[in-house]
Amino acid sequence: MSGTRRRFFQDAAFFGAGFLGLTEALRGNTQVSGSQTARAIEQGRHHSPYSDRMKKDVAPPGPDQFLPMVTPDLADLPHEIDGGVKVFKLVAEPVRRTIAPFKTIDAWGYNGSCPGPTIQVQQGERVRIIFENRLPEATSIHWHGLEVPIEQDGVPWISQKPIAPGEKYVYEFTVHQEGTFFYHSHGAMQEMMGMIGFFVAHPERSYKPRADHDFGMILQEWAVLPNNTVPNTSAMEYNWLTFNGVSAPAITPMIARLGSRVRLRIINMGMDHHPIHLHGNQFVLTGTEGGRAPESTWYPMNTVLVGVAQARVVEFDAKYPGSWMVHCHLPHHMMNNMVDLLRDRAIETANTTDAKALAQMETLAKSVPFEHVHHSPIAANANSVPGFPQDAFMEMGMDDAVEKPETHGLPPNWSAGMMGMMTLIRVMPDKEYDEMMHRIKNNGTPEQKEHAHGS
Ligand SMILES: [Cu+2]
Repeated sequence: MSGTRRRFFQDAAFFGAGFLGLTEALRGNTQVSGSQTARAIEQGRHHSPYSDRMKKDVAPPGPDQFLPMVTPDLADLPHEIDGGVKVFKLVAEPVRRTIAPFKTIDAWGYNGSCPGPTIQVQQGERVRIIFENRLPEATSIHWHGLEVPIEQDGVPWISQKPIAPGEKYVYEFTVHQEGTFFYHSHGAMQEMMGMIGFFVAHPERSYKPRADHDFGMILQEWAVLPNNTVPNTSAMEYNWLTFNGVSAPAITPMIARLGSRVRLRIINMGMDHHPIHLHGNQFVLTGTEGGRAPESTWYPMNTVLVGVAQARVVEFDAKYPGSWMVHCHLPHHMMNNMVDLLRDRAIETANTTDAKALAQMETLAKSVPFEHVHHSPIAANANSVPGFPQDAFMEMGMDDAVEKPETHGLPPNWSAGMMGMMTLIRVMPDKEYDEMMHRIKNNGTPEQKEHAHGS
């Protein structure tokens, strides 16, 4: 995972430097700088909700500025404008992806990223995707959920000839829909090598109510045996579970301001369905892979089943401060390495005495960058209790190994119980939120206070 790229992306996304600026430019206005846009967003928040944007609605008619979606741990695909067409360059290629501090896999993806970088457009825009195949075999791109002409549909032999290694192919279409879509290879095994990315079409007119934060998560599962790096794409069970191509606790937490409205878009391109659960809050399902759902269909829930090939969009008002878990609730997706194909290696090697377990963890700590932390206590008679151990020796703290601005201030050993498809939405009061944004923008450096108190 490239920290620099991630931070660049988050700067662009949180402060709107890239997309809002370009949207302005498209309309022939003067280009808005990142900091100006950031101020506009902040002012919009602090007055009445979106007062600045509402004023823009009253003025000359035209599409609303959209709030860019943030895809933690993934970048956006940049674009250029050519005669009113949004032009993207997408390259299919092998990608090495570090999915956990001690696990790097050889996957396939796009533009050096797996899953691929996020494409964001606005409803009504014409897009051109100049696609290049740098894989060792033929491929094509399918625009999942988009109503495009048949020749743009990306199905080998049916709608186009397969794109041979080294070849380019140009897709071009007008996006008349709004919603959460994906792009992916139409080869089943290539999909399981990671060849998928977000394609988000923001609505011409903002959704109501408007969201202050928009986050995206891609759900994937991988079967990678120990000492192997290539996923087994024909496996039926999986030992690595990822959000946006990383496994907990390496997944970057989402940061939201207390009192804001949060949108979470989740897409699934794997073999399993994933019930995604949010702690401490209720949300409503506001959209599917088919676009926005009418408000009359919304009802409270806190777990949304995201089936294969589906998109689910949920929204909630962030009323409660705290670091709230978002995770798949399938028990085996709340961990890694715990599948039958690994049974002799992962489960049955757990030592059931403190001394042996700690020695084992120390050995592990020497080879990978974990802090050596004591696991949760066990009872003196633990070994006489049928069923023991279950979770007793699963905890592996790695706070330092996965440290980033977004993890700042989490309690010590926070990472010990986080595995698989699991992350946090950290809802922060104004002061804390502003400090965090500063920290993210400045690469982890805290804000310098003019009259700092000694501590
Ligand atoms: Cu799951």
